[in-house]
Amino acid sequence: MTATLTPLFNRDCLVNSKVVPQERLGELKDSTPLLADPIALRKQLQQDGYLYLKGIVKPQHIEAARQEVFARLAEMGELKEPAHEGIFSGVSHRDQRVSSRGEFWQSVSEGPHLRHLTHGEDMHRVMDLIMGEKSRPHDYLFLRAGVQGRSTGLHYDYPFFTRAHDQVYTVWMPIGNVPVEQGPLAIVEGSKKFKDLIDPMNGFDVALDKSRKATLSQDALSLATERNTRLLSRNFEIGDIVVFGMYTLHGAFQNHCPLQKVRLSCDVRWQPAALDVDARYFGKNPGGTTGAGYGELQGAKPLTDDWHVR
Ligand SMILES: O=C(O)CCC(=O)C(=O)O
Repeated sequence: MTATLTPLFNRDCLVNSKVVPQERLGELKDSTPLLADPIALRKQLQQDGYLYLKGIVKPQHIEAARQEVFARLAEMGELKEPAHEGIFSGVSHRDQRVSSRGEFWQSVSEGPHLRHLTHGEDMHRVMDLIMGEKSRPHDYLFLRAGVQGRSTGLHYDYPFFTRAHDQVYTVWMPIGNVPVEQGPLAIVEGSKKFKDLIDPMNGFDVALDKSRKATLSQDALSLATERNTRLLSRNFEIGDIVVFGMYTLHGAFQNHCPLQKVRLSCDVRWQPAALDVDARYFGKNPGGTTGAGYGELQGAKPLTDDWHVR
């Protein structure tokens, strides 16, 4: 008799419309108890390349940010009413209603409730603790609202954010509950040690070297199988964050929510305040990776657009 594994998650995780088998899945390790021991916390980040922490931001701040963003998408006809449920309508009037995709997305990304959530005291406190010194977030924020079918290909963040130095950390935050069927973040276990991928990346700046791509051509399932490793994720809940460094391979599962719920999350980069900054990501109108501002983000496209992002 063959033993059957108890499913780790209550729903399937999908990569390129293929179900990820149980033996290729794992749960992100919960490091919340280590908040009381910052040295152990930092050691954990160094060792695994990520920290998964619970209860970091306040539910009321998340709810306010979620409502703020979804109200803007609803104005574009992209959500069914009531908008706060985040159910995709199947259409978009964004291009008829806004004169500039980039300006629209910048205004959504700079909403006061969203900024209070992502750049407020709770986040400063935890990032100061993780870095062991005063920390500073990028002003430029990646807001991601993803409909069914959307996923993110595997990549390291190094080619995007290390122009000044590599002491940069990504904070990924679900804005609301994001169960695995909505296609949350997935981290490749042990990927900090993939020297064959990391060594050739040294010095690679995706905005300067157009001959290369930051996203791997191999999909997450095939890579995890080939390297006998696992894709780590969670049924993310309100208040969770994941912090990871520039040498941690990650992507996002495919959103296959049958209710057509839009997956809402954001990712923001943080660094020690004392270090140099990459001016592309700071200031009143940050240019972003390519200089095109918020217009370069997938989020700037109407929700009906084809979603398969870096
Ligand atoms: O949320 C996603 O789909 C991907 C996030 C990501 O790539 C990042 O935070 O660097």
